[in-house]
Amino acid sequence: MGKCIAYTAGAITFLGIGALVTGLTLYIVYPNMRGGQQSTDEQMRYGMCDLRSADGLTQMGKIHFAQNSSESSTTITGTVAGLTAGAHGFHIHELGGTGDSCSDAGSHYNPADQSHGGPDSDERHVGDLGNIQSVGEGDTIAIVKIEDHQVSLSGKWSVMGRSVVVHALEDDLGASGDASGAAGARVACCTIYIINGA
Ligand SMILES: *[C@@H]1O[C@H](CO)[C@@H](O)[C@H](O)[C@H]1NC(C)=O
Ligand SMILES: [Cu+2]
Ligand SMILES: [Zn+2]
Repeated sequence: MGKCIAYTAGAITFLGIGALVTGLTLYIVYPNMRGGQQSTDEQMRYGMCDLRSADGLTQMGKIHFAQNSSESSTTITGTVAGLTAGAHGFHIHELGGTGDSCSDAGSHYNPADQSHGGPDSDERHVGDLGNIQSVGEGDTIAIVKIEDHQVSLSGKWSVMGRSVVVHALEDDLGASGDASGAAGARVACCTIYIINGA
């Protein structure tokens, strides 16, 4: 009888220690599980991109990125000088490279494997930001002011380290079915990098 109780007590202690060790191990190995569902990241983030002509020789403007939290839309502002007057396709491309006349930037950033579209299309690449309008004669200027819900500065689809590309022609926003909006040559590009403030 006494022996039986001792065995039972021993088994319970053994199981208890086992559960404790398992719990502690999980706690240490999977820190993300501590808070249950991962919460919104409230950190503000800022990015910058210094646009240069495709030959790398001419500065054409600065593009600023700001996002209030990981769930928030991203605001993209800036100016682009020296484009021909009219509409120019404006995209985020997959890679950060600017060499080889902006070819090193790769294709439109498209992590969800969608068709090309415009910023308001149901189906679009994350990088599809439509067109910017260059105005003036001689000293042309295009004002960039975009708020976009797909472009993010954090998370697995972050655009940090990718590139902005401005094209010679107007993006058709998917009308022709062309994978890059029939926007023609790349005339300017830059790599998006993290900065501390706006
Ligand atoms: C981000 O926060 C600023 C300051 O609170 C606010 O003015 C702005 O509207 C916010 N932007 C977005 C896209 O929520
Ligand atoms: Cu492009
Ligand atoms: Zn596209």
